[in-house]
Amino acid sequence: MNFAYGVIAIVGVLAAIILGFIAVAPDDIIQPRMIPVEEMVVVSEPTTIVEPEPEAEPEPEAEPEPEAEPEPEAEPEPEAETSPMTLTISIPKGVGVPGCEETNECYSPYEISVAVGTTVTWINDDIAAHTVTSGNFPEHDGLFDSSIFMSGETFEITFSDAGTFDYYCFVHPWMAGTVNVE
Ligand SMILES: [Cu+2]
Repeated sequence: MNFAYGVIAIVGVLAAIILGFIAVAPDDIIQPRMIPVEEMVVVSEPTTIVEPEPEAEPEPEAEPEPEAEPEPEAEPEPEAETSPMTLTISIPKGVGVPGCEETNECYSPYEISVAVGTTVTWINDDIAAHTVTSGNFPEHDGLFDSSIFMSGETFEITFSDAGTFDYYCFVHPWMAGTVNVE
């Protein structure tokens, strides 16, 4: 019988201790039980992954209308050229001896047409000296005369009046040419 009393006594002591704890700090005992429950509730809730609604695709920005290509600026029309304002005539090699007149090659070109205001330059490409003398041999009309100019030298005239200007070389009378100014 002592054993039974002993057990009862122990149980009673334990019960008293437990009741004492509860009395002293009931929350310490109650809360630990409630927290797991809440946690379980939380855990057991199916996790619904809220899929973010697909963002409405942004409307493609209206492509900027290609800017109208600027019309290429009209290139300035080249001023009407009736003829180059400068022109060179060569006195070819070998014209110091007769023969070039047969093919009109004593001045090259031997005849030209230019606009008023054109500057004509003769260059002596021969080894001999020559002239550009206005008129028709042997009549020098006095309009212009280069006088003798040497190999490699030049002589130029700006024709400011219209007309037909014949010229020759007074050293070599067979040499003749014409400038038509229009
Ligand atoms: Cu000559």
